[in-house]
Amino acid sequence: MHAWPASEVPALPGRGRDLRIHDTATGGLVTLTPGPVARIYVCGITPYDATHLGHAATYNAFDLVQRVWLDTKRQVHYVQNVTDVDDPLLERAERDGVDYTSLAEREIELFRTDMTALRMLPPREFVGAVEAIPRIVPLVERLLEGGSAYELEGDVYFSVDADPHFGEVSGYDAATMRQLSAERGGDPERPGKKNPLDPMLWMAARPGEPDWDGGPLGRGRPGWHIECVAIALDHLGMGFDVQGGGSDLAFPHHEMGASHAQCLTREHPFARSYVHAGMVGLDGEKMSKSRGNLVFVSRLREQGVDPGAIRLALLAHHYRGDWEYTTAVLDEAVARLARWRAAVARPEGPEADTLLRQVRDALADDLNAPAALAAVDGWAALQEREGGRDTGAPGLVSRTVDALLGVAL
Ligand code: 5CA
Ligand code: ZN
Repeated sequence: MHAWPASEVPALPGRGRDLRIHDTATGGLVTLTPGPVARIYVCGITPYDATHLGHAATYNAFDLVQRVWLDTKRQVHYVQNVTDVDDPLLERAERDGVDYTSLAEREIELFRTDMTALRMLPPREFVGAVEAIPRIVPLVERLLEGGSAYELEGDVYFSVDADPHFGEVSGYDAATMRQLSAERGGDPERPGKKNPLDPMLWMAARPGEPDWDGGPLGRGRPGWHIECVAIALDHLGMGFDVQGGGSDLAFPHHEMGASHAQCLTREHPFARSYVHAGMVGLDGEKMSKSRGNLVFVSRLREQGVDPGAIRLALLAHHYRGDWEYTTAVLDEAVARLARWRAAVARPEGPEADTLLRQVRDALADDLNAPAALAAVDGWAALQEREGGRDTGAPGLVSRTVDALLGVAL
């Protein structure tokens, strides 16, 4: 499917530093060393509701990763999926008495509009699970042939014990894995499985649910993890630089995906690093479609909030920590955007080379966006207090904020 239009990334003088970022698999900071074309896969939405600030915060983190890479003069190959068939989508369509495909189409279009407004760089490939089915089926067949998968009452399961590296992405213990599997789409209680954690690769057709031709697998639909594996392998191949998503995807989704791919290719690793963003909450709970405690990007835009302010609200929090959204967060972002705009609107100002270095250093250091904002705040405060004689400075600050933080001043 088509993605959304790219906003231009202004060129900056010199070049940025290589990104050091927290890798879930090693549990520490690693300096990423991509080739001339950095490869990143970020898990996309399940389109049964509008983009909320939690989604936006996660996509913002991976947008920063790409902006840092672009600033090191690399190209970026970015792939994102859309889980356009899955239980939550079907359940919501059923509840609302609508066709699941039109629900998905509507929400995907809204997501594109939100991403465009927020100036998130678009993926080169934006691929739906349904369109990936012809790629998924042969992978499931290969896993069966290789003995890493088995059939259970017409469904096909992946055997986690087939991958010697299973468990290395999340690093969770068995009890945690079992609990998270039950909470996040797995079925550890189902009798007959080799290991309770084994996830489904292919679900045989169920009455009243959509299904597709799976060739020798029979009619059915794909499991969740194999969807992302098929899309990532198709467009990026093994050993791509970053697999990204919110921290709720570390297990089972990214753990299982890595194991699927490693069993398929007999290569390791699937991704060179696994990067996870913290969860955004509202009223003391994780913001989630199933709980319904949501602040939608589109709703804020309708209320006239500048998308730049929404983005600054996200950037004010370090990507890795969990945080709570409040209206005060947004008010502060609105005020900051106004201060910055006033500061760059003047024909001259204090020199800004230092600011560019500070923003680059902050982002290269595990995407420390709050430190980057503090640096721009510092320049804007100096501009307000004392002004300056540098006629190039306001333009350089604008370009820095646009290129590295994705905010248009
Ligand atoms: N379609 C799958 C991934 S293949 C999925 O998880 N879809 S989602 O719509 O539920 O979430 C999309 C992305 O937003 C995921 O990376 C998820 O981790 C992230 N996300 C969901 N809720 C939050 C939240 N409250 N805070 C931060 N990120 C979130
Ligand atoms: Zn995914």
